[in-house]
Amino acid sequence: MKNIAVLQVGPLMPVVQESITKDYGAVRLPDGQEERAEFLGQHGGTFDVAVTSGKFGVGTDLMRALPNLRAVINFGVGYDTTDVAQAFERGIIVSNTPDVLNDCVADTAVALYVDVLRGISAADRFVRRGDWLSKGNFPLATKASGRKVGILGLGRIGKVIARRLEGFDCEISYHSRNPVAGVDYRYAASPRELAAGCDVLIVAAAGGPGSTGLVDTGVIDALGPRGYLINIARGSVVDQDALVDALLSGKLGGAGLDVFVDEPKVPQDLLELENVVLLPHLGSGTHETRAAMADLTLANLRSYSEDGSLVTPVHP
Ligand code: 8YV
Repeated sequence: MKNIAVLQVGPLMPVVQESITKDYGAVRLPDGQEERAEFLGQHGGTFDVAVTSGKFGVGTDLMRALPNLRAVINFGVGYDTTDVAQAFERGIIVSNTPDVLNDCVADTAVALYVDVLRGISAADRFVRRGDWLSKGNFPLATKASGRKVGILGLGRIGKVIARRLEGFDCEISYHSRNPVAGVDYRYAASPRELAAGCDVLIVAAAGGPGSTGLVDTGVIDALGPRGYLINIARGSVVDQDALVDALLSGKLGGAGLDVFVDEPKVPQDLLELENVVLLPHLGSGTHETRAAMADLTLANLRSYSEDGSLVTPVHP
C-alpha cells in the first residue's frame, strides 16, 4: 500500500468523507477564497490525490496549484468540473462512477417525460389549490406513449432511457458524436436533424467543453411549439437563455429539467410556467444509487493506494 496524501475538494457524502478522513487522513480544502489560496500556497505540493464530486471538481487553477497531483477520484459519472485536458497532459489519472447510476438517472428522465407531457405536477398543484372543486376538470394533456423520442447522447444512460421508452412504444432516434454499434435506433446526423424528427428531445450527453450549448436556438426551433425538451445531463449542454425565451414565447411546448447552468439557481421566469417541470438535480439521488456511487469512489481510492491503478478510469 502506497502512502498517499489525500485532499478533499468540496463536501462529500458522510460515508465517503468519514472513510477518506479515517483511513487516508484526508485534509479538506478550505472553502473561502483567501484561506484556500493561503492553504494551497503552503500545502499545495503535498497532495497526490484529490477526492471530489461532480459538483466541485478540480478545475484549471486548483489543479495548477497542486503540482504533485497524480489522481483525481470523482464521485459522480460527470466530471466536467475537472480540467481533464490538463490532467491528461500532466499524466494525472481521473476516475468517475459510471453505470451504477444509470437506472436512477434514466428513471428520472422517464418521470420528467411523463410529467411534462401529461401535466402531472401541474395537475397536483391544481388539486392542492382547490381548482378541481372550483374550476372542474383539469385541461387535457398530451399522450406520452407512442411518441417519437430523440436522445441526444446515446451513452450508458441514454441507452437505458431508450430501453425504458421502448416499453412506452416510442419510436427512438438519437444523435451521438458517432453512430453507436449494436442499436437499431435511427441515427440523426446532427442535434438539429434529431430535433426536427422527434416530439420529445431528451438530453443525455456528457457535459464539458465539447457539448456546451449543443442544444441551441436552431435545435429548439426545430423541436417547435408542440415539442418538449427533457434534460437530465448538464445545464451547460442547453443554451439556457434560448430555452427560457422559447418557453416564454410559446416556441417550445414544454420542458422537464433536472439540471441548470448555475445550480442551484433556476431562472425566475421558469418558476411561473405550468408547462415546465423543475427538479433540483436529483437524478442519481436514491439511497441505493448513492451508496453504490460511494462504494465505487472508495474502491477507486483503495485501488490507487494499493497499486496506482483505478477501477473505473476516465479515458482521454
Ligand atoms: C450527482 C451527477 O448528483 O453523477 C453525476 O454526474 O450529476 C449526479 O449523480 C453529482 O455528481 C454529485 O455531485
